Amino acid sequence: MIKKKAFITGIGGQDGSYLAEYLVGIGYDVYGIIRRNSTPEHQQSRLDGGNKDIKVFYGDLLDQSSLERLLSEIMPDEIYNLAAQSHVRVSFDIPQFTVQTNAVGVLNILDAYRRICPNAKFYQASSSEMFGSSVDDDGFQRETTLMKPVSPYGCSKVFAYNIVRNYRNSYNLHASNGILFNHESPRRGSNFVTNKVVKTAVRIKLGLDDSLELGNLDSFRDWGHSKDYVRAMHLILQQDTPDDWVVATGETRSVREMCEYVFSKLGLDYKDYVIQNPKFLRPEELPYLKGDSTKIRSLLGWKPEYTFNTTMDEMVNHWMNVFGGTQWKD
Ligand code: F7E
Repeated sequence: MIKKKAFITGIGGQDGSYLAEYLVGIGYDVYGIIRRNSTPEHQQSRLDGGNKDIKVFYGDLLDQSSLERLLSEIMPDEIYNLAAQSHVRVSFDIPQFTVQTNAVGVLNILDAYRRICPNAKFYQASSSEMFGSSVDDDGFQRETTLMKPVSPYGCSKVFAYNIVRNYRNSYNLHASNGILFNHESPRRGSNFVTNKVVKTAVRIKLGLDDSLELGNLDSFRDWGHSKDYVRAMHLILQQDTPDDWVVATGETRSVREMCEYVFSKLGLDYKDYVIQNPKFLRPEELPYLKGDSTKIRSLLGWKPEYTFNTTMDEMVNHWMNVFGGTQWKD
């Protein structure tokens, strides 16, 4: 049987690496690009380097020639565009790079796809950050919620979302947006709040650190698990018609509540260790996210397997193992 071919940008990231493993597990040949940087040993650390079904190349959304060459050589059946400058606070430090990569970069790959392999299916990693300060009256964000982004990152993702819809309608392409709310795992970069909190709380528990500096404790997020969300990405591309889909748990918690859960899991009180440092505040904050994913649940049958607690517990155990503690038991 001929194997399906998937092309993943951002394959070295949290979602890219889980998606690659998931697709290999269901019989795909997986190809992906990573950007060159000066510490190669970190770039592929999330990927199983020995897996012959995962082939990784250097490439960049801002290097049109690499995109065109690879798409012509591979002729993928499915393209997952997960590459981005994905850190919201950092997008205020490097707004132009963020917009180049997350907006113009998407246009680059979309246009290469249109010209080279228009029969492929295309997934765009859209984000709940696009909603910004906008919430429906019932306290949820959904596919129809107005987008009022509050960061260079959010603005760049709104452009990408719209250009995907525009290309879909103009050129009859199977191009879809997954509007994913926050999703975490032990592979999350430790400068995102969940993994920062879990990693430091474990270090405090083991006597390796004595405090945790955070920014805003009073914003609310809808946190799921990356492994559940990469299944949704694949499901979205198995449909006959392209569309836009919210992927979320439907539960929201504040950063403070997340700290409370993680520290108490370790037998600690977060109030004894957490210090606020204005360095980690954002010039404009997105205060509240809670996603309504009824559409993907009812039409495609997607539902998450992890809960907030099992996601955080897995992360606690991961860092306990890394820093030489024992597995954490209730
Ligand atoms: O912040 C607050 C911060 O950086 C969550 C990305 O995957 O999800 C992610 O974006 C909240 C914010 O994620 C610290 O102010 C407090 O309110 O973990 P985060 P994010 O900004 O929500 C969306 C859906 C994406 O698409 C993005 O790519 O936590 N917070 N203190 C902090 N955040 C960080 N990073 N560090 C702190 O010290």
